[in-house]
Amino acid sequence: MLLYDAKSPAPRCLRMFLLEKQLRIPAVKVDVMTGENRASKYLAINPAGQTPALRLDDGTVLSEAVAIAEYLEERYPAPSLIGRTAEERAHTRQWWRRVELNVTEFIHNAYHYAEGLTRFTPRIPVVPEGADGLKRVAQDRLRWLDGMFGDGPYLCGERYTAADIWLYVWLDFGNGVNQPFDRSLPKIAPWFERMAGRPSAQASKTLFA
Ligand SMILES: N[C@@H](CCC(=O)N[C@@H](CS)C(=O)NCC(=O)O)C(=O)O
Repeated sequence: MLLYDAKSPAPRCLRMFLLEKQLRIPAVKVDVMTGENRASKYLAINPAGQTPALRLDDGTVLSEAVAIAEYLEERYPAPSLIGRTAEERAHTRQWWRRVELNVTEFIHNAYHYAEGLTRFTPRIPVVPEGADGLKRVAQDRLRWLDGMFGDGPYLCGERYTAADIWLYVWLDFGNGVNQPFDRSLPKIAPWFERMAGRPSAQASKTLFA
C-alpha cells in the first residue's frame, strides 16, 4: 500500500487513525499548498484531486479519508476504532456522520471561502459571502453535539473511536484558521483537552512521508 499524504486536516485524521492502530504505511507527500494535487500527475492517480488517497496492492486507489479508514479497520480490526460488533459500528457511524455532516464540513467549506479563498478560488467554486454563515452553523451544531454528549469520556461513551479523531482534528484545524470553538462548552471543552493529550494528537502533525 502507498499513502498519498499532505499537510492538511483530512490526511491528519487518517494519520491519527493509523497511529492509534499502530499501523505504518509507506507514504509520499503531495504538496497541496502549491496545488500539486490538482496537476495531471496526481489527477491520474486520484481524479478527485484531493488528499489523502491510498493505493492498494492491486493498484486500486481509494480516496475519502472515512472510506480509507473503514477499509483499514476491516483489514486490521485490532485495536478497533470503529467497532467490534454491528451495534458498536453503527454507534460510531452515527456520531461520525453527525460530526462530518454538521460540523467539520462547515469548518472546511468556511475555510475555503474565507482564510483559504486565494488558494481555492482557482480550484473549486467559492462562495465568500457564505463564509460567516457557515462558521456560525459549525459552532451552533457543535453546541448541539455538546448537548448530546453522554457521561463517558468519548462521543461513544467509554469507547474511543474514529468519530473522536475526526472531530478533534477539525476543531484543532479550526482553532488555527479563525474558527475557534467555544471553550466554555461543558462536554466538548474537556474532551478536546483529553484528545490533545493523546500521543497520536501530537504525532499526527508530522507527515508520514
Ligand atoms: N472529504 C474528503 C476531503 C478531502 C480534502 O478536501 N482534502 C484536502 C485536504 S484537507 C485537500 O486535498 N485539499 C487540497 C485541494 O482540494 O486542492 C476527505 O475526507 O478525504
